[in-house]
Amino acid sequence: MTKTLNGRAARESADVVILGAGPAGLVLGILLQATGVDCVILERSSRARVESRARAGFLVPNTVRILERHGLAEGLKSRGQLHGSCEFRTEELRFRLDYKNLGNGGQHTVYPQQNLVTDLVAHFLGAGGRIRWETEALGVLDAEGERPYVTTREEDGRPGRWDGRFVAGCDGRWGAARRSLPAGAVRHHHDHGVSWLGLLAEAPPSLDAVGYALHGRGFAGHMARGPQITRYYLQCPRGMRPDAWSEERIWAELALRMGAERHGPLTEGPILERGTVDLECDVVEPLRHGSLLLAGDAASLTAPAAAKGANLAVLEAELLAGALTEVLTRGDSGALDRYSAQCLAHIWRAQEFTAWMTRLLHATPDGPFHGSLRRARLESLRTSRSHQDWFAENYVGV
Ligand code: RFL
Repeated sequence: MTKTLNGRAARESADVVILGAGPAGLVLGILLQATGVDCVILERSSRARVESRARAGFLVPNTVRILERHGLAEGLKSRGQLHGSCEFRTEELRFRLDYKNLGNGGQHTVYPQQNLVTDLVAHFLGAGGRIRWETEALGVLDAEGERPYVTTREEDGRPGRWDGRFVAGCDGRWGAARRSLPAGAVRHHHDHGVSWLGLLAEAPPSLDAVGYALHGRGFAGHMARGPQITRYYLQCPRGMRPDAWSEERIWAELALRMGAERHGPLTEGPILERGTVDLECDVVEPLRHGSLLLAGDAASLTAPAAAKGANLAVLEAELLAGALTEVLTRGDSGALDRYSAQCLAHIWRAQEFTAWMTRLLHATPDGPFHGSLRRARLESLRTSRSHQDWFAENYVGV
């Protein structure tokens, strides 16, 4: 419903006001829309920006199952690539883990996040969904009561207001939902103390596996994004500017750390995008504050070392959609009451594995003791079948 003030829309409403059109907000919107729940997505950026932001790529089997269940997997099924193998390299050795044959036997589907987001936007709008582009949520108010509302800066720069029965904070780590949490909310934060230079190269993958290189100069990672595009990561000094290293320096660092001389050359190409990321993580507890619910990165940030963030976002969006549908269509609040605890169990497992991966992959200034622990951990992974099964189960699970 829209109430007008001096001829312009000043105050609008929806049963569920969703903040953010990332994977979490879009999946939530689509599932609510499908069950007839009135909702709107408020998104700070333009549609073009949201559909071109390169981030995640590795989707675990559970994410694919969720998307399939709701008819959202057509794009990733036809254009995604299956990956079931990863390769660890050190200065002395290399070995592969065919994780598709280990643990519970799962593979990743590699499908760039911007493609997934583009598919989800098309699906939501095609089904009559409402997205307000370039509308920034400023704050969530009265969340402890039954009539929360969101204050906004509208596309034309004027202030606006959205009333709802629930507000879903899917607006990431720096969004309005987190800024609006009551004093009782706890944010557990941990800084892993390492940073990456993330690169997107217009170059075919150099190996048919995810590559993790543990080198004295720091970690290097190789992840296919498609037949012509590869993501590379280089551990870099904290605070380094993304353009500090020339393309030549980047390819030289990658070749050195990945042992290209011994294991085969890297296929080079122009660097399309680059950015630095500090490997930090956090968890907000609980995920429900009255009528305000958190999902995706707004609920918990995971360092990208184990590729869990987008997968958690989709899982939480499905759980939240089910819970909100039950309360809004049948008046049953049981699932909503369980939402936070249910998600936090998944989140902490993902955090635990991510922390394990992060410690394994990175050279830190902690001294030789830490270095020897890393070598022992890697040796156990190389030789112990039960350790490999544990790794595979966590690597493709959420
Ligand atoms: P998103 O995708 O950040 O979307 C949030 C949306 O909210 C909007 N927004 C606002 N809108 C209105 N008002 C405000 N005040 C707003 N503030 C923000 C933003 O414009 C945006 O559109 O959050 P969501 O939906 O929770 O999804 C989370 C994932 O995007 C994230 O966890 C992953 O990208 C993490 N991640 C990976 N996850 C995986 O599962 N697999 C991977 O392979 C993987 N690789 C990665 C990654 C993250 C990376 N970065 C960026 C650190 C690789 C990298 C380099």
